[in-house]
Amino acid sequence: PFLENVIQHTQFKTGEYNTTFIDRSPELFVFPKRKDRGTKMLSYIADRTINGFEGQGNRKKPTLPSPRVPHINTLEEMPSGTKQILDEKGPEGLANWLIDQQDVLLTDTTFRDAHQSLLATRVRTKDLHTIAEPTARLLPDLFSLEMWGGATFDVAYRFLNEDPWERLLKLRKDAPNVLFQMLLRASNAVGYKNYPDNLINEFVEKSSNAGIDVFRIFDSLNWVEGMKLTIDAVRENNKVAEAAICYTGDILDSSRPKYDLKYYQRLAKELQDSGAHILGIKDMAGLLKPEAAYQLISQLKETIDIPIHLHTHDTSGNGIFTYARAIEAGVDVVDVAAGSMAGLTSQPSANSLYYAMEHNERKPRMDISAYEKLGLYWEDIRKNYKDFESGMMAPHSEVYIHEMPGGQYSNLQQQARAVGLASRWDEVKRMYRRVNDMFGDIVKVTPSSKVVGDMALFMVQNDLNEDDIYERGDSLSFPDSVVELFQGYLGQAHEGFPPELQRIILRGREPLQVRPGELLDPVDFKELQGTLFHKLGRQITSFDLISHALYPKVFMDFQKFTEQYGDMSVLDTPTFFYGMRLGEEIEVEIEQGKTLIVKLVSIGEAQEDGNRTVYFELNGQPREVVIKDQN
Ligand code: 3PY
Ligand code: ZN
Repeated sequence: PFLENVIQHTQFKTGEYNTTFIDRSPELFVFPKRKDRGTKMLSYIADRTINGFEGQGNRKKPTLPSPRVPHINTLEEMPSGTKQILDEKGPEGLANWLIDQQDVLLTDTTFRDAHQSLLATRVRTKDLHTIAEPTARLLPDLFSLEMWGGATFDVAYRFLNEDPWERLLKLRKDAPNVLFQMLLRASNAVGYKNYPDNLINEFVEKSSNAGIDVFRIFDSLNWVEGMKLTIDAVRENNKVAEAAICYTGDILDSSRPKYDLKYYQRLAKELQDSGAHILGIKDMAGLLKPEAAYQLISQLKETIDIPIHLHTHDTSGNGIFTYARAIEAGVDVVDVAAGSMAGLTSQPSANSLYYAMEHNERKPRMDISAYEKLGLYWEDIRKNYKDFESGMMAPHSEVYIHEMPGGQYSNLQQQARAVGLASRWDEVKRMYRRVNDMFGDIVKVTPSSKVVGDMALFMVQNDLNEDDIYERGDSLSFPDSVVELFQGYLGQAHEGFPPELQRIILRGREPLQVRPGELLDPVDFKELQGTLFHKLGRQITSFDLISHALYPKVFMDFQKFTEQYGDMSVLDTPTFFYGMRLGEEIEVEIEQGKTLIVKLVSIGEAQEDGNRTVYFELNGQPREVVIKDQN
């Protein structure tokens, strides 16, 4: 029960008391015990030790050697890079510089898309921070490091219990020389739905201030109207607007004319006219085959004047071949990942591309031995995340059939597992394609890809086929995301949605005719600041405001977590996921210069109520915490 101590008691506050009141009210001197930082951390470790990591169950903590971090001399001056070119010449100047380069340039995605696509986005800031400065020193010739945005924003809060803004600020200090690039879903920001215009503007401004230089902006239906506001916002902040076309279908497949070469040429022109500094081609599923890449890039080079940046996924195993042909056709930048984090649903390997292009006149400028050193680190670190691997072992040409984005593959698989469909994964993949065709063959990329995934899971879970949807649609309760897509809340699909299905799904509701942002009320940041200050009782930053506006529940859950356990981003990754082994001793630097030594001594028997006492030593002193055994 809530006890009204001296500080809170209404009678005490109003001054209506005498000493007998004090004598009769012992609760006045009961103060809630504030747990100290050490005890909070021990509770977290004990909980992971007994109950495992959320969604993963209790698994044995692996014994791994320390990761191999390349040796660098941090006292040497940081080599300058593209960040300095942007600061000196501005975004147009940078784009002109790019056009003038003879070599193909590289964007390294290891810090974002590579782990989003291979490890369900689970790589923690601590592991990125360790390798960020070595990366900046060893690869100063990169065009950019893609290191933020996409799913990393909400996954950081939701699953890793850490603040994505802190990640950005920290890495920016580590790597001041190479452009920082993020993936921004236009009006969907880093979320799964359209947000009010003022929130998008605020997000772009604050992420620019925090360190993002290049914004790869895309719309999940390739709806240019939905991208213009974001392009303008990036330009206003004097940063680089890389407006991207999402590649789907196959330009060389004449049986599927919806997404032909002309479609892409028209989009490229529209994006250039809308103010893009760079055109991105975002082949999120890895559907761009080598010959199509050659034709697409050659034709786009004839259509527009701005540089072209190609992104693909190596799911089919054809990625290097696609890049080689695109480079021959004059592409300016391509996306790669460090060898041990490349291939399959991730980007093609930087190392492999280097050797593929070795005697070519456009070979990338890079030190291959640097990539090999960085690769050793990633090979070691990756083992800490083995529970999040998709299990895909070999090139997967099936992607040309299901067309699932690389960044979605392992995430949808986790989603399927969570609803008990792990053993029906093949069916889910087949259904994914069927849903695409039912929806009228749409662009599938976050969030439209998530809607297709939600519908596929819904149909498999309820044993529904296409006929059932048409025959019994009126009595089915479709996932909210499906209804919103057909209502136009993610924007307009190329050539519209199939009218019959739209009618069934909307049940009389009218689809939107305008940009969703025009209908959404602006976020009242002043009011939100007051509310959050009241709830959290601390200074509220503009980062907090944006995060709350994007993800109210996820943000508040993260605040609760921090209140309960403290900042757990300080733990090493195996301890964060698995807790500790009996007798194990670890060191945790909770802030610069302040280290705690933690030893797990023993775990008590479970009591009738399921509680166990866990015995530790903290800096040599015995400590115990009580944890509920959920097993
Ligand atoms: C994202 O939006 O997160 C993606 O990676 C889309 O490909
Ligand atoms: Zn991608």
